[in-house]
Amino acid sequence: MPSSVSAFIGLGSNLSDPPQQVRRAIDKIQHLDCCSLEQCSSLYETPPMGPQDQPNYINAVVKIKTSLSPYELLGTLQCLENQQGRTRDKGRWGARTLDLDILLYDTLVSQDPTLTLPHPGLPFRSFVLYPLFEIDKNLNIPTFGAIQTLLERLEDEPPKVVR
Ligand code: A4P
Ligand code: MG
Repeated sequence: MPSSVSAFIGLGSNLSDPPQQVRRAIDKIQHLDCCSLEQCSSLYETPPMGPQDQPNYINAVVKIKTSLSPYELLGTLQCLENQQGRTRDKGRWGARTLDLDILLYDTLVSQDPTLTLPHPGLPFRSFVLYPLFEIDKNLNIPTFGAIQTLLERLEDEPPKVVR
């Protein structure tokens, strides 16, 4: 792959067999042109952030190498969400079959609402930080700092790993 960069993608699902949705999405990411899968976290079961009248989530993080631009990667991931039956009719932070967020794209920092990098929720979410830490314990997150320090600030219990 010509001139590829590292990116981290957060996966989340809480509808229609969430572990299967997440595993299927990882498999699809692995087979994308212009992307290669470098590392994959465990699957974690996490209580919903936002409206509480929805099922628990399954969350995971993958690290990829990609030659896609950030916006090409976003479009590609949105296609995968749609292929897995993602609808956007359940309001903010509503239940979904699949959510794919770009957590980090190389060291890029962007405040564009269409693609904010690093992902703005990253420093506050245990369902993102724990799987990210599992993949890279020394990760330094542009503008937010060391992942170790972000984890120490969390007040939540560590999420449960799904076996
Ligand atoms: N967008 C901007 N930056 C990014 C980025 N870095 N990666 C834009 C991906 N998309 C980004 O996303 C809305 C818009 O964000 C997109 O059009 C894109 O251009 P969406 O996927 O359509 O909607 P959303 O995911 O509902 O919105 P939002 O506010 O991004 O929600 P989050 O932050 O994804 O949170 N609880 C648990 N336990 N686990 C979860 O995974 N997820 C959510 C959704 C709520 N509660 C959760 C979980
Ligand atoms: Mg999203």
